[in-house]
Amino acid sequence: MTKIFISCALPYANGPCHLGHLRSTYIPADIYARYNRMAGNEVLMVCATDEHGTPIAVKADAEGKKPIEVAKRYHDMIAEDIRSCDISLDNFTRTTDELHYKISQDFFKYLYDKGLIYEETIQQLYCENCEKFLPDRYVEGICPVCGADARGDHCEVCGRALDPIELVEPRCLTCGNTPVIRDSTQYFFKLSHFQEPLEEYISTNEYLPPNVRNYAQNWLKEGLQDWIMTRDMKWGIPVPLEGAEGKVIYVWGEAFIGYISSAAQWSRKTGIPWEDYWDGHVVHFIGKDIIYHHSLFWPAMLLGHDCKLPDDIFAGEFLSLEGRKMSTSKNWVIWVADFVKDFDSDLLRYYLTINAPLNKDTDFSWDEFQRRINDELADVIGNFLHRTFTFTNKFFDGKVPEYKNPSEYDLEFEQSLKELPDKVGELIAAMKFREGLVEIIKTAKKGNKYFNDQEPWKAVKEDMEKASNCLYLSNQLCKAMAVLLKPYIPNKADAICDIINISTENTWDDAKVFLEEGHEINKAKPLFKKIEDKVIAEQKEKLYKNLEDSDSESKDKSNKKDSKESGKDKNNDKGSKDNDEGEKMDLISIDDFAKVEIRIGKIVECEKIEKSNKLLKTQIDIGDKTIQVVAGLGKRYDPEDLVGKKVPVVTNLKPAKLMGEKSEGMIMATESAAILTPDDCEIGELLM
Ligand code: B3M
Ligand code: ZN
Repeated sequence: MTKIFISCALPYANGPCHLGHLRSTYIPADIYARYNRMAGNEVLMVCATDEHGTPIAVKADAEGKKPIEVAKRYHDMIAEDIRSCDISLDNFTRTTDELHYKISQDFFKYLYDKGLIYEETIQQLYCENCEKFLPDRYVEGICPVCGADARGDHCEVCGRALDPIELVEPRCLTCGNTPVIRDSTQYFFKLSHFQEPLEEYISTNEYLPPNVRNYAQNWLKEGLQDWIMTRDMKWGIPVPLEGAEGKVIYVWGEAFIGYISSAAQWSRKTGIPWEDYWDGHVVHFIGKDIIYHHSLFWPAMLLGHDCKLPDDIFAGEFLSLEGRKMSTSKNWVIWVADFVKDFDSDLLRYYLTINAPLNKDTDFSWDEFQRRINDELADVIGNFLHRTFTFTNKFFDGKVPEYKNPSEYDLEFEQSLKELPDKVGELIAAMKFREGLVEIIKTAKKGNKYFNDQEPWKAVKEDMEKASNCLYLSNQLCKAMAVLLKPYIPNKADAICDIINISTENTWDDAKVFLEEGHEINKAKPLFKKIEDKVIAEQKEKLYKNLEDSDSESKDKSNKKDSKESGKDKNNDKGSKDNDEGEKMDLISIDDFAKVEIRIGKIVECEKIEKSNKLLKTQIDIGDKTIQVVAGLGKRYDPEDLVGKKVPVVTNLKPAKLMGEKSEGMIMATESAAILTPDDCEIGELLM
């Protein structure tokens, strides 16, 4: 039995949770935590809202409220978002909690007393109009490294931590004025001092996944710079040193302590020492944009305290939405609270897990969501459960039948059932959450095939032994799934347990224990309803409408650009950019782009796909062959408009099925589904 300390990155209390947060951090952490508890390990899973920092202060200014009021509002929303998705945190606190202040100040003081934090007078940006220093997000400008728009302390595009003074063309976020440079004394953490031990930690830690190791190694190659640990502002944890009045600890200098203060609060409540968990196996679940902070800065702070370092840092990659970057400022986002109003959160947990491995960026698409729920959850898993339960009730009086003289086929199926729990468990333990779920679905598919092949509806009349063996084993698979699905879709798993008439509190190994012959089950209930096209169409409409609304809003805004208010309007957006996971996507290299093969093709046939209001099935002549492409152009074009048109086509996409139709490429079109018409090009010509 191992003790496992699991943390989820602390969400900023400046906006509610959207699907990106769930996908990168909370769902994977929860699957891991639930599995480990069931596997007999002791788990402590903690989180808190990150309530300091300039984004919250800036938002509060814009709303004419106190930062703590803004933070409390979002803390409550986030707590509800997390609860509604059944993220089984053992403790969820706030970085404005008293205990957090105390631990953070002690931590800071300890590093200072050890000489690992030192004072230095530096130049900082100061707005003469607002009469204040402009730390972090109080200033905007251009990233000196990559040229992208950047906010104060961090460039989301190249991932670099910045000193605001390095920004090109800086502007005060509040008033838009160009700031001046003034001297100010700040405190620095000797990050450079830890270069070697960090190199050692990153290269020798067996658990670190490749994305984390690679990012960290790239930064280490550049050589670590000392980190500024303080800010001249009111909102934050006061620097616990004499002569440091008016200064607060930089939010990234204390946010990590949230892991510890949340655990310490839990210890106060339960009387169990959290330190034992930290001495066990520590895993931080984070989004990939904060790998730098977690793989280098935080371990260095811990080294300064002679503390044990985290064993694993698991960084989930980004989620886009309908093929575009998520953007809270453009309202191109799905908020958790909106989602769970319309759907069971288990469907979301399922989709976000099965959709792609976590170390790959992926997309949330309503059509894909519908397809996966309908084809996989409903048709494969739901169908298997339902037919087993109804059949057992109808022909075996609701009792698990006898298992006698199994056939080869029975034995083979039994074997795959018996292997399933270890297979899935090993995958989850190795952080391969999607792969574990795929194994369960594969076995359910096998179950459906077995059921079909055994034809128990016939066998009950002709060969009772065959029918009862089939239903005996089918019930065993239902039971195994009830247990094994729990980390993934806990509500549904409990509902399955209820029908099977077993406890919902199971250990992982309970999945291996067969129901006894004669065990009585309850009446079948539909567990997974199919999602109708109409429901998906409504969701899409809602989403696109949001976008239109925000487009017209931003047009309004640009009209007001010169007015003094413009800086403020921007901060009024629902959720600040800071929550904007989608905007943190990486730039691609020319080599990435070169992987895409684009040819000029001619549409030779085109027809509507029934049941879809936008998909068209096209046959495209690309020179040496004709390929079939399903394209979402139907809202704008009738099929006959397109026949004979030349279009650029991506020709090396992995074939996919859309509404049951094979699609072997992608017609290049604009966001509004307007095609590009390269009349002067030859068919089959390659774009460079
Ligand atoms: N509050 C959120 C983020 O950057 C930030 C995480 C802190 S974890 C210690 O995604
Ligand atoms: Zn100003």
